[in-house]
Amino acid sequence: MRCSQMVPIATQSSSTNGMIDSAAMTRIEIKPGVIYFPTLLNREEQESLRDEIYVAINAAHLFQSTMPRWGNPMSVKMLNLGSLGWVSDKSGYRYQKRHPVTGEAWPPIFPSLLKLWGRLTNNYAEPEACLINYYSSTAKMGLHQDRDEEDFNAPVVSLSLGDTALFRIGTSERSGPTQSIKLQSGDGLIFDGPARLDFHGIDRVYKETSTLLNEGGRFNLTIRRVTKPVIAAP
Ligand code: MD6
Ligand code: FE
Repeated sequence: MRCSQMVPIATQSSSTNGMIDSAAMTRIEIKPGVIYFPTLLNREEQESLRDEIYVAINAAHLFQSTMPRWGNPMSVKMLNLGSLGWVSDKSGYRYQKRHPVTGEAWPPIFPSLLKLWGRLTNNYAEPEACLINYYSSTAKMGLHQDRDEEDFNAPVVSLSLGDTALFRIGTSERSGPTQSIKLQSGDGLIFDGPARLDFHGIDRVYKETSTLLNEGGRFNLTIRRVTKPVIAAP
């Protein structure tokens, strides 16, 4: 497993304070438990988040995950933020406290993301992991369930930055019917409740559909609670 090359730090946008706080929030229920927020982040917020991601990547480096068993490389490159990070290699999928290549703890989840999580999840227990996936224009993500967490009561909050992607959502059965939506830069998506274990994936990325990332491609961030929150005694 090798670190991929560094991504250049983009020029800092002048007027941002790093806070994500879009005033208006359009909320579309695609199906029970799947909530779509078109342009959840405005351009300024996207630039600010992009710049925070570049700083994290320059410090901690994207890594190349491999599939369980056969060890073939995934087409996306990854980095995690938080006390736990999702990794995949020949021995399987799991959460771990350290970067698989450098052995360092993951960088912390950005305060702007913690704030957004609080707003979107009605202050559910703090997230422990934010998986950053980087897609080149040819990368894809096969249909999968997010099921390596202990706590399926917690929603998963997803943010897209950069080129538009075709996102497919199915049911909790791998062979169930699917529907597709295009996720654009700044869009948010939540998987919760009845949809928490639905299969989903990225069929394709549409090249050069966004000017946010100089190098093109797409970042997807998924913010997750991994462990069950400790419930205070009555
Ligand atoms: C992606 N998203 O958008 C992949 N998982 O690149 C996911 O795998 C995902 O969007 C759980 C919940 C929402 C998601
Ligand atoms: Fe997922």
